[in-house]
Amino acid sequence: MTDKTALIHSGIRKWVDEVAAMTHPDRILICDGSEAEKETLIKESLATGELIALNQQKMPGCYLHRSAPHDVARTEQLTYVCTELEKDAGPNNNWMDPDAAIAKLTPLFANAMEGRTMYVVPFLMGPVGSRFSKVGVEITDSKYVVLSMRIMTRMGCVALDELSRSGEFTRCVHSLGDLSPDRRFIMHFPERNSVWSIGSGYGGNALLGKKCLALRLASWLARKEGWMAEHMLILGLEDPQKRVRYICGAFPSACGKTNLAMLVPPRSMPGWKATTVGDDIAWLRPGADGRLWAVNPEAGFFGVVPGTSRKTNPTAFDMIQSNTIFTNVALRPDGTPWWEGHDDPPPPQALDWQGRPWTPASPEKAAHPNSRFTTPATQCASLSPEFDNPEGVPIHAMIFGARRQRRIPLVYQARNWQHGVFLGATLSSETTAAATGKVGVLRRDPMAMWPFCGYNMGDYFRHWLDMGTAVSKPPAIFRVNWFRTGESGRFLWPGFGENLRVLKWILDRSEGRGDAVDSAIGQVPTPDAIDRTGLDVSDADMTRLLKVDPAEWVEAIAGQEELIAMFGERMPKEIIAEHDELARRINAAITPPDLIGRDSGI
Ligand code: OXD
Ligand code: MN
Repeated sequence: MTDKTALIHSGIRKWVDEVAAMTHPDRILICDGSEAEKETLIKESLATGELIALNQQKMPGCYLHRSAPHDVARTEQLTYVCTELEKDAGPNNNWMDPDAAIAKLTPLFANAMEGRTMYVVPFLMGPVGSRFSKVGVEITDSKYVVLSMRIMTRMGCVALDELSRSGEFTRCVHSLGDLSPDRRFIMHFPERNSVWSIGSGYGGNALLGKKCLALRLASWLARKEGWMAEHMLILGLEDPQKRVRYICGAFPSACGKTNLAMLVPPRSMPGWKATTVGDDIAWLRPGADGRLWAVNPEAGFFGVVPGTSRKTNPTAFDMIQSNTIFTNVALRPDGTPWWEGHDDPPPPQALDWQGRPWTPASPEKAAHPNSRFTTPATQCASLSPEFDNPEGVPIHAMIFGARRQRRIPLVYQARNWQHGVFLGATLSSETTAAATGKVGVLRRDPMAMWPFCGYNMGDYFRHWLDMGTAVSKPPAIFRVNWFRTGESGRFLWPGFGENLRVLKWILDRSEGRGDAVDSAIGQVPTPDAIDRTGLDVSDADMTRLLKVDPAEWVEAIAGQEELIAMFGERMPKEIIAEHDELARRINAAITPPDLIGRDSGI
């Protein structure tokens, strides 16, 4: 061991020795998070080819990493929640008995670090000195993981200092193994506060602070301790009167969360300002004032690159011009990265994400559709001044959004918290490249947490319902859909900065203002309620955007019955009651009242 061992808490040391005895690394390095350590890791990564230096004049501190070609997205089918009882993991998770999981993984980890360095990475999720924050330690044999964890978390001595106060930490063990999908597993042990991951070097599978700790294990812990760990962005909105209010938004992966978190107000809405607290994960706790308060547990952004441009997300585009690790993007001859949706046209020649020669005539995309940037939050020009506030920010409204071409209006409001939990529980979205599998297929994704809830989702819905009564001023809840289409797949809503118009209505509604009509599915804005000053959306398109077509909802109700059946007795009766109420309202809207009377023999 190095002399930094002195830094190490005795609980960690014993565990590090145990993992070393299993994995047999050549060397153990305790990471302190210093600049010098970073420089050494980068130098070594450049020598081994784990990183490729991008053009340092144009993009200082930027590097490219190419993952193995079959290791490019989260692999949900290889991700397990290992609770003592299978029913505690629920039908939303793959389950394995914890001892059986350890027995399965131990031979895969045996000697896995031979010839490699074992890095011990202490990290803090959440602001320093916050009652929200949690310490984890990740053991890994990947320098790319260490460098990425350094960006995505508060890493090194700062975490050890925090640990010396609390003594508790999540044990995260990671090895690249042989990178074979046949020997790839991401195993969570909520009752043992640990994660074991082997066989992948890709983001959410390997940076264990993010999805594994901050969502799967944290959601379990949050239920136990009375708080919430959610797949949500946190956005501050300052109005022309300089009043700042905060919104949390849950969207499935790659549905525009990062763009919304870095929203740039349109010129036609002078005086508005948006600030970014987080783009992916929110930890929420009841505050003394009866509201829910949120922190972002992360310290960086791990965003989808394709589609990021000066037009779509200028803040993100500027933020990734320095000190950024790109994964699986294309490389231009001048050493700068390129991807589909970049402002620059396709380069006449480049290397694609796998390092193969590429031209615009090549049949495949230059950048992988799930290629990513990893960037420190401090580089984000719209970063909220409250980002490091240990108390977090108070939440006025919550939104659930998804990618839906049909049926779902641009926005509508839940009648109350219970109805809002139902709207979240019945969220579905068209799949994207963030996870392996087919793209564009409709899948159920309650609260955008289906891949990330570390326990039975029936119990999770119960916890959501209980949290609404644990606070006296719960946020108002809304459903949004920026992706509704008209003829030939044309998007009816411009999206991006213009979404602020919808958020303004949401803020108004959360304070009892703004116009809405009660519909079968919830409270929908009247056609003029959303400010369209300076916006080219016709009355006809606005009507289509807000339309609730009862006939289209019949199919949705049938799908909800499947969800309810899936969770059996663990599905809260309140959710079933909301479903029954929706079915009753839709039936009434489809069947004229005189027919209801005749059919029911009244
Ligand atoms: C992510 C995801 O990487 O949700 O944030 O997949
Ligand atoms: Mn995410």
